[in-house]
Amino acid sequence: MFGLMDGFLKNDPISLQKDILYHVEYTVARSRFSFDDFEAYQALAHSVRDRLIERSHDTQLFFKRKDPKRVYFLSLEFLMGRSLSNSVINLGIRDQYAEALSQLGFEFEVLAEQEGDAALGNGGLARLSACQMDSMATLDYPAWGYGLRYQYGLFRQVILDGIQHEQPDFWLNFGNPWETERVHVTYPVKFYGTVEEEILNGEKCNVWNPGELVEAVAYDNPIPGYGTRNTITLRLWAGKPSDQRDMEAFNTGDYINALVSRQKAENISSVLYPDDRSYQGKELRLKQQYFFVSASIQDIIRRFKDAHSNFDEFPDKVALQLNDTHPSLAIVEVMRVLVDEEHLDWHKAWDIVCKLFSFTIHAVIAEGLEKIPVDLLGSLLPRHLQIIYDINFNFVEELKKRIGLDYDRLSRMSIVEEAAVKTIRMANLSVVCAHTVNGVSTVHSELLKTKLFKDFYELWPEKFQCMTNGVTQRRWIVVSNPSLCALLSKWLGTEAWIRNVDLLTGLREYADDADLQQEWMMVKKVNKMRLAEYIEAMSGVKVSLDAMFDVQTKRIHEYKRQLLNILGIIHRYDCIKNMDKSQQSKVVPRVCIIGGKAAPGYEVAKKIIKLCHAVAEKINNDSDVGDLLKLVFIPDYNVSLAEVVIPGADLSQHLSTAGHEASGTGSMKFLMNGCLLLATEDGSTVEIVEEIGAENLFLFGAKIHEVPELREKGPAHDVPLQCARVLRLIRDGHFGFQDYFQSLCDSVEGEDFYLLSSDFGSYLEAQAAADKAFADPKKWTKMSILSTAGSGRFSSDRTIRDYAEKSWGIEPCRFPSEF
Ligand code: 26Q
Repeated sequence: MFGLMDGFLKNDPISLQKDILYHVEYTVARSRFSFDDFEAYQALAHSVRDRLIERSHDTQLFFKRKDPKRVYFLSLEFLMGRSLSNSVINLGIRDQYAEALSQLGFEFEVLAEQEGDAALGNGGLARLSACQMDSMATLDYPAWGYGLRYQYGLFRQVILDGIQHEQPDFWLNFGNPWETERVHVTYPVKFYGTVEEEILNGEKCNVWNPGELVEAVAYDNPIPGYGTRNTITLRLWAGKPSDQRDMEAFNTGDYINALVSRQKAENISSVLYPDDRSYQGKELRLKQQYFFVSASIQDIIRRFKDAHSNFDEFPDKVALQLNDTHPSLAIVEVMRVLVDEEHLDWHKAWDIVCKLFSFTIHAVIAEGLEKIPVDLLGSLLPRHLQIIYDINFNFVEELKKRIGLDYDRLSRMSIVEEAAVKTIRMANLSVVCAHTVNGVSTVHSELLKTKLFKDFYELWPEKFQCMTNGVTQRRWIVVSNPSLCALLSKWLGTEAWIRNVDLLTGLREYADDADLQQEWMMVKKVNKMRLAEYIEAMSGVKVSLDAMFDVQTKRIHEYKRQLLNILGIIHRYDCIKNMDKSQQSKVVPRVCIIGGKAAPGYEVAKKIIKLCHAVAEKINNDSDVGDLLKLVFIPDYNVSLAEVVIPGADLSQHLSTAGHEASGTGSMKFLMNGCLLLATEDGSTVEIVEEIGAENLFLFGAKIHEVPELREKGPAHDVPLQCARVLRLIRDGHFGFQDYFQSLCDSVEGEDFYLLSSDFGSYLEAQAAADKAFADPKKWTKMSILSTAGSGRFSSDRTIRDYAEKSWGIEPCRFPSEF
């Protein structure tokens, strides 16, 4: 029986149809007799949103009643992509919607294509946050995500003559049906000003008189779990002018300037910084970080105080997760609130703060760690700088007792770096305060202990943990690869793998089964067709479905070695050109696909993109080569494109110089989709090998421990002939733009920091092994099945359970259907 407690909304196709038409008429304000695809999408999204809102109300009320310990996931970046398909699948009503729409004359898939991506993040770290939110909701954890509502997300990449140009991402221009603005959930955030010592009730205390006030307003985004009514919230903050301050300005009569300065507040959350270390030390970035931290901490403390009066209980009710150092000012902010505003004794406050934070780092090398110039911090956040000095003073005093007067080590471990420009080391601050420090793969966690945080590891070995990354199978199989999803459920005899991905190992026993192999190949073909259609529509290049689709999609970076891929492609091209017809008939045809964005100021990465286009131009127009080799660059690679590219890939490349990729998560998505990996033994690949066996992927290149020695050999080491020949072709202008590409060639033949030249031979061998395996469809298909079957460990469900148990100390809190 339908009771009000089950919610107001019904999910049968007729009810859904009514709801959609209601939203066409009253929300989109178009006639229900005449609306286009985009308007239909908007109405559809609003009807889904209604259902999400109902569930998130129920979830929040339930959490409030149970008052469990909650985790707050603090991240400056969330790469959510599209929400429609993911939401209706997690709500379990995709088919009902499809039916409702088809009766109205619309196709669900077509409307889903109308949605733009929410791209509030750069790459790996940001998409990881999104996958983890999905898992937290699905596993019923009492969790909140906190972030910034950037008005412009990651730049759009436009390629003109092979050169990357950046365009703004106007993602909010057509409205965002998924968010709810909470006009009453606002907090003032203070900046600049001075700190005064005052006597309050006979006690000395520090009072911060700010020079600028900005209001933070909450925008809530529902995150539905799969197979549960639980729907958690991603709360994003936007800057809004503060009325308090403005009243003063208006009263002094400067009406125009007062209005203009109001606009400044909105700038705080206006733009996402691209992942580019040269942006370090920029005031606006620091302002964003504090704005986000201050609003989130006020919100979290307000929620705690609604139900509790004693801060001793704070760590029993609150876990704070720092996604890299970007939100690490939260440590200082909680200290400030407890000491200055709640008037707790410093040591008591520090005791509490040290029980709250769990810190995950996504960087591998020391140069990647965030440092904030003291001058900048002192001017923007004067009280925070004092608190950091005090934290550091106590820490260093304690340290001296533990390790004596080893000044080198003391200065390495200090939170304050006394260099030409005095800076605050945010990673050191985080390690000192957090109760757990997590790496994102086994190798990364080892590197943290032996290199990056060696001194800290020796002091506090118990803090260091490994939380190998994972990705959500809901997005990366169910949403993006419906054919594979159906096949898996059929062969496993259940859909339970969608919540329990370990069940995928059940495929292993059928890996040789001729029927499964047949169906498996059909699924891959369907996905390759979808990708081929996209490639043709985007670039005009027609590709053969019989070719191996070989993909490398990720941010463009020297350490990720897209250049090695391109050199390999030139080598292949050169070989084909030098073959006679009978030799050519034995070549395994390839479609090489490269995609990814370069940070706007990263010249070398931009050159690599240009080289890719120049080589593609030559190869794709060479009739000697035909279908044997094609090269396409996919512009503006993003989450929704990944959903098309990944299922269609036969082979994917993960070429980072060993020791440089903290984890890598793209490989996990490819693995789940039955794509074979060609990879170095770096980051999470090492664990993937443990799960699927070295015989089921193509490994190559120097190992982590071999890298230092190879580097030491340095520029003098021999460039292999094949590599030298490829570089000569580029230098001689075979692909045009001769002068422009010289520096790329120099980098390989000179210092070769990323070891392209020394790994080249072994890279070609791995490529040859991939060709050989592809020529044997049975073997290839078996390897492909075993890849998917072994991908369970790389689900973010496993990662999140690890965090919940080993870092956050939280338990599931599931809304009961009878509630
Ligand atoms: C720093 C300062 C100023 C402006 C921006 C930044 C910034 C922004 C984003 C620095 C770094 C990032 C993103 C880093 C990132 O995505 N790291 C990747 O994290 C993945 C998830 O753990 C890993 O799989 C990858 O190996 C790692 O590179």
